[in-house]
Amino acid sequence: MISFLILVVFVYSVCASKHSQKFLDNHDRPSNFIQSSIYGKNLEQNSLPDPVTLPPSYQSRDFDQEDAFGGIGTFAHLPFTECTNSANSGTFDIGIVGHPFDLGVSYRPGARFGPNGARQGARRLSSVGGLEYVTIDHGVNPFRNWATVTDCGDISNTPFDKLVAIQELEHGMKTINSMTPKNVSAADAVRLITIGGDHTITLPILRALHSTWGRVAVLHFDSHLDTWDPKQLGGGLTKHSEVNHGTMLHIAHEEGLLSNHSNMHLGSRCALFDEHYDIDNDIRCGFSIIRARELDKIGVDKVVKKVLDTVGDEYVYLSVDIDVLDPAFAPATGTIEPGGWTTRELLAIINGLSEAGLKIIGSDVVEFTPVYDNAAETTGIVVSQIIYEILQWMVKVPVKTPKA
Ligand SMILES: [Mn+2]
Repeated sequence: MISFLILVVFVYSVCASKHSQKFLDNHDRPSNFIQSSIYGKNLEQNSLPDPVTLPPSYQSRDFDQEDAFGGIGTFAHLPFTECTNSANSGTFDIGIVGHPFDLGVSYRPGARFGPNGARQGARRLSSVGGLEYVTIDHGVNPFRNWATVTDCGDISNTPFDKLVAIQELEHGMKTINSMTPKNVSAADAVRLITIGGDHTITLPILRALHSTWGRVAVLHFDSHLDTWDPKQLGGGLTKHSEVNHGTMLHIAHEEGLLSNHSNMHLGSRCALFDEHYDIDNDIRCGFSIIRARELDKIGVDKVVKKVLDTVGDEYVYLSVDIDVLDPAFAPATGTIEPGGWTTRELLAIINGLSEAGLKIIGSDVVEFTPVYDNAAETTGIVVSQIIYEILQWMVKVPVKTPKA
């Protein structure tokens, strides 16, 4: 029985190999097999010139900046400027600055990688495209308007000492902030959008901006309050422990950096340590609250109106903690709170404030921790889109300092 099977296999193999040899020799194949196919017809009628000649416009093409997936990873393929170097004073109006710092977190670490994560998320944005980069919602290309926008890179800071790092960030921001803008007829100070970094960085930023703008109304998009008295959150151990990503607005108030009554939290939905003390302290720090769930009742337009009624014509500093969004839209953050706003709602509110002409003097987008992002880069792309929306606002509303 076994020998019969071997014979069958042998005979089959011989036949099969003879058949394939015949096929390879092409004896049985119709001579017009390719020529009669649709591909053959195309080949005969439209053969490409050889070698292919590139059109003249390619000779001067900037390859680095035109391919969304190529080039060095600056924000939106912007040119890099060493913004702390006084030789570059007068060369830009708006700077994107990274603060790779995460020594102030209470839960998941990793926001020190946020600046470069946001730059990766921003590579589909471009400063050099044509009309296709005028978005349907804005009608202007913020990279090609009156303002020269640049990527200032990151402000380096030590990972070994929180208070020293915070001073380094403040010093870096002060230095950049002292530069003369390029378009002095539109604005008399440069404006900066900072990519965090954990939320602690808002404190050195507000310290650095104070000498230029005075007290500012902070619009604080965040699921948490971040005005916690250090007695409630982290304090009581050392000076280092008092300064963290949940106390920085309390400290900013104590230092006289904030508006007296016009600061607002938007999108709040956090747990409290003490329902009376924390809220009383928050009011004492000059804040009012629009809770995340209020949006469902009053809608985007009334949220915008409440902000306008509260802030008036004060200078506004915008601080966006990415955890204001629901984790469905921004999973990659350190201190997750489910039940947040959608990306569209947040962008619509920011757009409403910019349409109303609120005087924005600076901004940060913080708490993006790329290691928790997904393969689709959901959070990184959202962070870059929020920065793009803020950039639209700054371009739409040029602001003069109190000295002007
Ligand atoms: Mn925060």
